Amino acid sequence: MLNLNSYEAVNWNRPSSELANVFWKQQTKQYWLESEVAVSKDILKWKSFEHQDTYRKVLGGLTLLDTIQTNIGMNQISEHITDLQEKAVLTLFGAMEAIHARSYSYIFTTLCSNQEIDEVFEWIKSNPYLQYKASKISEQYQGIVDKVTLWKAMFSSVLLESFLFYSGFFYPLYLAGQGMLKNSAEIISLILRDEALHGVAVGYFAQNVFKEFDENTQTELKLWGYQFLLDLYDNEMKYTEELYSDIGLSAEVKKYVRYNANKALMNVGFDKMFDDENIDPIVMNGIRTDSVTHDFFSQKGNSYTIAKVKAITDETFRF
Ligand code: MN3
Ligand code: MN3
Repeated sequence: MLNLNSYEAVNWNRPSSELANVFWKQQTKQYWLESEVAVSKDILKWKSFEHQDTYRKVLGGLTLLDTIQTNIGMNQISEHITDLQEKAVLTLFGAMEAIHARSYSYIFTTLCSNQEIDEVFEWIKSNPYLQYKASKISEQYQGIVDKVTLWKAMFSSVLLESFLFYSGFFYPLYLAGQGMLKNSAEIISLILRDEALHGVAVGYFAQNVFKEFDENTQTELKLWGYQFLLDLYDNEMKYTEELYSDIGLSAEVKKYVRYNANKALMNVGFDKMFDDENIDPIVMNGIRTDSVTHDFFSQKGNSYTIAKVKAITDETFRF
């Protein structure tokens, strides 16, 4: 029998990737399902809510990103990674992405009419800024042929997880801070907690790939990375303007987007590029204030602090 052709089984008893086990355990510990959250408690407030259209579009945009992350992102990166434990971790993350994408539909089903839902899914297909970010990220996912393009795909994944979701996350969190649509925001908090983990994990895997490159390649990739981020940042500013200017929130959302762009850069081991700004503390914590289906108080803020920790250990995820 040729050893070359034999299939290898994943062996979790012999660590092959330093933190794969830590990321796996953390993801399983924070596992959740959309049906555990009582979104129907939001129906009464939704009926008198005046910015339903903005809210639907926000959720629509998030649905598209999580759909891509389920079907292309985690699959493609996992396909091209060789470590079997890291592959398993990314597959587990991919399953969560499918739960995220489904959760937005759960909110739609609970709050909106079929016609309204159909309209927002049509809007997703026709919005140029949303389509732009989807295509830029997907291009990288689908272009993996070697280590350099694998790193670029991982970098793109971290941008999606740690940066591009946040123009959308802002609104439900902001509203919940004022007592509006708090149960829907709880779903967003749960998603955000997962994305924070994914950004740290894929960022960490990406840093390990990056270390193997020579100095020239590293310099080139760094330049490419900042340019890629800036291109998406410009697009994100326009998207934010379109979504939020009517309700007077675009300046606040843009600050939050910049904050998260810095976070994405830190996750891949790069220096941040935007100045520090003050963010609405409720949005910053990514947390609702009360109501009970999930206990967030024991974990408050941790989804954010994990991204700031330099050395990741088991301690990082001990809430
Ligand atoms: Mn997701
Ligand atoms: Mn994710």
